[in-house]
Amino acid sequence: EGVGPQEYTLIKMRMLEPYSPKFKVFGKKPIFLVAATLRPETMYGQTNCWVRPDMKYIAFENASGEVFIATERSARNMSYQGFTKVEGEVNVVLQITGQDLLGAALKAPMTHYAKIYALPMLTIKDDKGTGVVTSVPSDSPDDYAALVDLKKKAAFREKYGITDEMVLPFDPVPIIDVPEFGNLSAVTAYDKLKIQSQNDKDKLLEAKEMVYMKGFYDGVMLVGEFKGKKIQDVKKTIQKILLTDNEAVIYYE
Ligand code: A2H
Repeated sequence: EGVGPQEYTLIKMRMLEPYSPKFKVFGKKPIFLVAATLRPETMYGQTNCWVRPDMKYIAFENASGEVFIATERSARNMSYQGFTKVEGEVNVVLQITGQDLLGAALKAPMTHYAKIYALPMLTIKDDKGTGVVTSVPSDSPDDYAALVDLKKKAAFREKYGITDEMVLPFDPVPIIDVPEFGNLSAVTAYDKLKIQSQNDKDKLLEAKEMVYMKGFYDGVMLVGEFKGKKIQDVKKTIQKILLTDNEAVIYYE
């Protein structure tokens, strides 16, 4: 991409108790899957979290004694950005795979769904962000495609031990109006391009290009404190609210 570092907002998606056996070592400590996003203003529309089943993640302790789950690569970067007790040192407590996270119940900021789940996305890259992605199927074609794959294929859910109630009740939430694309812009683009699955790489790229610029410059919030306001005018403010409420942190790479 461009010159200089990319700024991501890391959304703290809190694991709900009871923790699965692997995570019992943490006792009552708060555990967060930290999801890297470029679109903090879309957090009202989160329906689930994505992890890649075959990818490696670590659980490490941050400087405030919270447990973060992310890729080791990103944790190393975080250790040079003041996230850990000692600069450059990552206190790894567990080595896990995405598989170990599937089906975990989570509490995420701003979304009206009280409890959402960690689900499989097979196209997550291991060299970008934290390897954890928050899902906003109303506004991200990748997220919508992966959610539809799970919804329409019972065998795909079964393969990863995902139950119906982790997927079927969750629908895209109208949160932003994008002129010409309506209030579920990712769904509109997906339908228009007849996208078949999360692996439809070229069409998904096209869908993203169709929607993004327009969403940023002409998109209008439909929900929350900034209802009626343009995205470009509220994006930073919404990010700041998440940071102030300790629901997010800034990360660069
Ligand atoms: B975005 P960029 Cl609503 N692998 O967040 C694949 N995708 C990843 C990733 C990884 N390791 N890490 C982050 N991402 C996703 C929200 C969103 C995002 C919306 C619309 C578009 C969008 C909700 N998902 O991204 O290559 C994350 O999804 C469009 C590209 O650095 C993150 O922001 O530009 C974005 O990709 C970062 O990708």
